[in-house]
Amino acid sequence: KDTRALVAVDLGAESCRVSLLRWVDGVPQHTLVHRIANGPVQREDGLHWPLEQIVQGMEEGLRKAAELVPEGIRSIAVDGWAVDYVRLDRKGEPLAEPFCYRDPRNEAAERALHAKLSPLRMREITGIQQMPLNTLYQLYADKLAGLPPQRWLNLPEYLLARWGAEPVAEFTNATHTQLVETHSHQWSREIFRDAGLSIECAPRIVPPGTLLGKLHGPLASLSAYADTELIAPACHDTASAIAGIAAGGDDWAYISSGTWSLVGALTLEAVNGPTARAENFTNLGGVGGTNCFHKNVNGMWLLKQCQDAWAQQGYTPHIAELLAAAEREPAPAVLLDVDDPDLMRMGEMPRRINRQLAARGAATLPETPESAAPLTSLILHSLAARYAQVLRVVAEETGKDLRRVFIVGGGCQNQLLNRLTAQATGMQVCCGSPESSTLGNFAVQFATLEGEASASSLAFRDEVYHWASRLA
Ligand code: LFR
Repeated sequence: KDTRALVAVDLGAESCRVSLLRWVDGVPQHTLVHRIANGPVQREDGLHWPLEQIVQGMEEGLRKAAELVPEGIRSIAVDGWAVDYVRLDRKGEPLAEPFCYRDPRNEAAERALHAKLSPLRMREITGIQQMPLNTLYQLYADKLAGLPPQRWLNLPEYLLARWGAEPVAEFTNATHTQLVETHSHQWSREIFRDAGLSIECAPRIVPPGTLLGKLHGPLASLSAYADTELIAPACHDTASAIAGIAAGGDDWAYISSGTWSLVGALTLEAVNGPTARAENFTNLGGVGGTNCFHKNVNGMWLLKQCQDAWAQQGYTPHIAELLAAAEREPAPAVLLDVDDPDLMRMGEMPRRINRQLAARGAATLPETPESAAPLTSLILHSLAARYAQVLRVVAEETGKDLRRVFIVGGGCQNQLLNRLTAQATGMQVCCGSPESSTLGNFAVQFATLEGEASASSLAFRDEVYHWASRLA
């Protein structure tokens, strides 16, 4: 059997990572090889991602990985946050840095598009949660800005293409564009047409678990990469993180906890009735044709943005210290609405939080590091309460008897939040892997390379589950 190593690249809004999976005495073991910090950067024309920095950083990771493995590298797969994309010229070169989904231009685009196209109709077609960050509104913002139609690729697929893969839109990632039909799993001609967007510029959709060709270019001259497959995993990091959960049975929900908290459950079909609509839940692609029924709840973003604000004032406590201090605080009297659109924006988070508190007639907190503990406590209590609300709807809408909630992703290391979540939900909290996206990425690679099942079948999901259990 082929015992060469696998590489998983995971792009996160806060950090981008390269991990390696090697066979050690017949057991698959994964390690982090390289990590770079990431974050949106404010340029003259808006909020962007530092594309070249990300590419260079990940290529450095690939070179490091090559040095570690005399056995060579069998395959590489890339997952990352969804919705953002690189616009390409005729030769496939990037025309500009991708915009970050938090750029305010999307809100104006959303209003303008809804004046032409009924949100209800779009919901019917796509089953997707209404959010201005969805690719559809970003493409529409490009159009409003007078940019000509150009081919585009979502970020993980762009990295794969840059290393030699066929340019594609991987299905789980494609669904988050709000341009894919729930029924056919294909681009919606109706939405493209009515929004005046070019369907020719959209790449071909492929399921997670598709071989996209061999690695080419400068990296291929390293002997480790002489014969390396490029694979589309679940390119959407959330779908990948869910694929990395090794849970059997049907009594569990998930919280994929990172910059965002994605709170929901895996189903076999889209759940798109009146309540799901009214509560603005989403139906996103999962591996093996499954459906991720969840809601975007704010997440570590709130705390990270506060930490950035405190750092500007010279206060940089260790997270463990901050959480210990927060835990000593009395429970807050008034909770935040964590999903207030203002709290999704970048910068001045303590001020934004105060604005909300003041608007609701609650006592505000000093906007200085002295309120770090009560503010952290307020954020975590508010997140946990929101998780509980959302999970109640998930149980009702899916008809599942939810007893356990698997928390995965970097945020699962926050034990205080885990405890508050257990209290608020009354469910058993099962702490999964902080690297669940990477585990799901590896599991899909194995199912693709070793499995028999066709990628869009439920049997494929079983194979992924088998590998995820081995890696857990
Ligand atoms: C999480 C995530 C969410 C998506 C948001 C924007 O990293 O991918 O699933 O809604 O980022 O892409």
